Amino acid sequence: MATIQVKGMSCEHCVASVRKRLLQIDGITDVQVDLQTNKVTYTEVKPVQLDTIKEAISEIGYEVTD
Ligand SMILES: [Cu+2]
Repeated sequence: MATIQVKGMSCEHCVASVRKRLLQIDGITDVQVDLQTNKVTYTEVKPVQLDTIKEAISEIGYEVTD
């Protein structure tokens, strides 16, 4: 399981968008988003580059901060 911080989420719609977008990436499952802490956790069933994730998140208007 991996954890990233995502900046810019403000409501359940943001949470749903981030979840949906991450689940579109081949290899990512079990995406959990905690709106209070901005923490996003996911499971990689095969290796996924962090850059791929960062790009996907910024594509939809949010930012991975670490
Ligand atoms: Cu929102």
